[in-house]
Amino acid sequence: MSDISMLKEAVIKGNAPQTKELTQKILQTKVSPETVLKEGLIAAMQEVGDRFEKGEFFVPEMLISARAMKEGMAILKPALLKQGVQAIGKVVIGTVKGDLHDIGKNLVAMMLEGAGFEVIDLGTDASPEKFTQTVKEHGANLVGLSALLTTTMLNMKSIIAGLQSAGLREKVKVIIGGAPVTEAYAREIGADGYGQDASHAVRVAKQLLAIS
Ligand code: B1M
Repeated sequence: MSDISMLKEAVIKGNAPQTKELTQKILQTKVSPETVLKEGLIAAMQEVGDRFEKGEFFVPEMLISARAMKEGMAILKPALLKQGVQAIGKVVIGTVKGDLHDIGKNLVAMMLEGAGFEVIDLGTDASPEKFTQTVKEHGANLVGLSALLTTTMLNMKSIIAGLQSAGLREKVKVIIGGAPVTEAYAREIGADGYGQDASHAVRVAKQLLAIS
């Protein structure tokens, strides 16, 4: 088995120490950082997403894999920057104002990162102003909103309104998710997409930005 295949397996198994070790080892060879990203980390997270959708993996397995991927990513990032590898998109993600739930949002953020997005995470209780300001500052092309409470999901609408009044709505796609959120709600508040779970969110995000 090649080192890249071993790296992919290490991420799928959620073995963070091995992921770190292999990423370091491969970077010392002639393999490009881009190949490590695409054929190692991204390919692994794609497989993890597929297994989740088939019901072979559950949230804990996904979280463990995503954490391993992040460890590898931390080592790979400087090499990617040096090589000038571009992220496939820039996303500003956060749990909306009044809401402190972040487990699902973190998983979505990690899966997006695993798919090759640059992720700017606003954490929890993020205000419409914070979203608008960060989108402007980073020139993001995707906004991800998470809410777990039936009361706080209503705040998603204000964030979209904030983007609209700042003249940014046409520049970004907005994807929403969280347990009480539905596809119909996404349509109702004028979001562009709805992610049922982390893996689905990545697919929708790529579709919205026409990334294959
Ligand atoms: Co709270 N909580 N909680 N809670 N909590 C719920 C959500 C609740 C359903 C429990 C219940 O009553 N049965 C209920 C909400 C009721 C409602 O509104 N209908 C509730 C409540 C009431 C509260 C408090 C108000 C309780 C209180 O203080 N009286 C309070 C609110 C605090 C606040 O936010 N202001 C509160 C507090 C907390 C804790 C802090 C203790 C803790 C959060 C810890 C943390 O997140 N760091 C907590 C937890 C853990 C839960 C439950 C048990 C689990 C949530 C979770 O992490 N699920 C939850 C009950 C439940 O869901 N069974 C509950 C696992 C996670 C992987 O799933 O977040 O759904 P989820 O994310 C999924 C998808 O939804 C989707 O993908 C993720 C991965 O597959 N997704 C997206 C999520 N975001 C997305 C974004 C996308 C796309 C997809 O695009 C951007």
